[in-house]
Amino acid sequence: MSTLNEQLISTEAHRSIFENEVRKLPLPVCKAFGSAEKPTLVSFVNTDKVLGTKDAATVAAAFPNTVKASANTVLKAGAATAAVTGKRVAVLFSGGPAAGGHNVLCGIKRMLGAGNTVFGVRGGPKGLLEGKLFEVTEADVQKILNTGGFDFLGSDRTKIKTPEQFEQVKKTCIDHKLDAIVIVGGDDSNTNAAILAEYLYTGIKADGSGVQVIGAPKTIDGDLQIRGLLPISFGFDTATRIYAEMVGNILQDTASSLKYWHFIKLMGRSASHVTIEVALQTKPAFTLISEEIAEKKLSLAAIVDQIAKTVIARYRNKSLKHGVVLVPEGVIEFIPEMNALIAELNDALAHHADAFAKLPEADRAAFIQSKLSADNARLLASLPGYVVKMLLAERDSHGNLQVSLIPTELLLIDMTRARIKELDAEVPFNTQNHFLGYEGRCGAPTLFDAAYTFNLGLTAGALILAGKTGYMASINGLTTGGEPLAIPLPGLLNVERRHGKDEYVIEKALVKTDSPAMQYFISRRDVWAADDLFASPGPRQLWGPAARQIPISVALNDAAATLEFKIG
Ligand code: FBP
Repeated sequence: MSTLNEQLISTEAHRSIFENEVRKLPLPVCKAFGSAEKPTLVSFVNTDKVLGTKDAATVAAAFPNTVKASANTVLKAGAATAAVTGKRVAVLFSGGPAAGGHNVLCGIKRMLGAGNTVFGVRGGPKGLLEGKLFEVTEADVQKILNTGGFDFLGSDRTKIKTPEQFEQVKKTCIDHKLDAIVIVGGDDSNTNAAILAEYLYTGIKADGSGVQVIGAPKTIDGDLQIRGLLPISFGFDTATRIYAEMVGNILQDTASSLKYWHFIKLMGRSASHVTIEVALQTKPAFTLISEEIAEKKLSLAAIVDQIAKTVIARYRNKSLKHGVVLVPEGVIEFIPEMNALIAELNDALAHHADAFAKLPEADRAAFIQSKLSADNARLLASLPGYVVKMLLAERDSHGNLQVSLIPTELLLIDMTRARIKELDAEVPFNTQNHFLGYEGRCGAPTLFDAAYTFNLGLTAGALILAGKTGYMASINGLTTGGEPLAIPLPGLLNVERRHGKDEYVIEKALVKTDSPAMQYFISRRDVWAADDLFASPGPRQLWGPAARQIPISVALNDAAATLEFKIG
């Protein structure tokens, strides 16, 4: 019998009791793949779905090889085929981490089997440029299966766009004799995958052939989804369940301590998918949805007025002095007057960068105000100093405002307090504020994310062995058995004018206000506002009755008959 000290030391390096158990979790696989241990290699056949955006003709001219090869047709898994050996495949993670990335890698490794070689790329796209590759073994798979995060490989946000960078990728392919690259990422990274697939289509290897590129849909934001083809990006389920647990706990606390309004900002960059999902799981008193605000052209004052009136009504009608307000991370950019201000600020800061930089911090707001139109100057002057400071802070590498740095939840609290004072000064309004973001990205994947990602990996692996390039792996039909699909990436590309140049982009999928999830939310929110009807979903479960749930918004939008996922 070991001592307690020895037992504790044995839990270091990802060996907690939980992590040890989670590695043994059996993963269901789509019927086409047979088993998780020895998956069947499948072929791919055309479906009748052909993709294309309004820019299809421009895209076809710019991506002649991949568009000609795929005819932008979605593929589905077909019959089993004979083994393929000798392929060398590199896998990289790109962008923010999301739970389940390790299982994508494990699924690829399982599908490729002992007859092929899988390399991990250290540190994302930058690692690919620098040729930081190492071989992934079956022992690695045993170690990382069902664990959260991207820490086995690491990630970064390098955009591969210059001719020098393309040459560097080519060099890495040649140096490591690669046959294929899998890019696990969001909308930008899959755009990169489409561009690389075209660039590497021919002329890389000695025999003149190319290197295949396959994408896998990742992001906790949920803004990479295509109705009927790609239900959701992986990592969304785990992140929203973690946030929903925390929001549920706070809701339970508000109703216990009976004194605070909690304003909780939730990660998700632009889209409000995370926020609506957490609202559907927890039923708080008030939830902002950025896309609805933009559509209804609600001003900041109108939004604050709605929150203040909810606070007052709960107090006057039910004596409730508490509640929870959910705030999407990117809401500020969806409020029309703030959006106009930010756009003019971006221009003004870019034009007067040198003069602005030379000024002492205390003089900067007044200086930039003098460069704005009258309306925007007035709006900037009306905002609290802590918001102005962040609005004037350094832009990111794309020249954009870093919205997550703006304490929108604090701004809303201050403005709501002032509005309540105007409307009904007797109403108590004690507040707390939170930002839930990084806590949700790297938790151990839910059973759904674990199974979904493993199957995405099997699909990506099978696509490589089938010789395909320029596709994103997908699993559709998540409550009806699961169907592996291959989505032609050029079919998703739009042309956008950015920094004076045409760029190819996969558009972010924002929340649609007429979607079934949004319509259901709208049908219930007034009831949730009037009284405490919250639910506390609790910690995510990997065993037992609550383990097999898919995100509520995904089930509603997919018109699923059940919340229970069924793969296999
Ligand atoms: P991805 O789109 O790359 O998956 O990133 C998602 C995200 O977590 C956003 O929700 C958030 O705004 C952003 O990353 C934060 O980025 P960083 O990790 O660079 O701070």
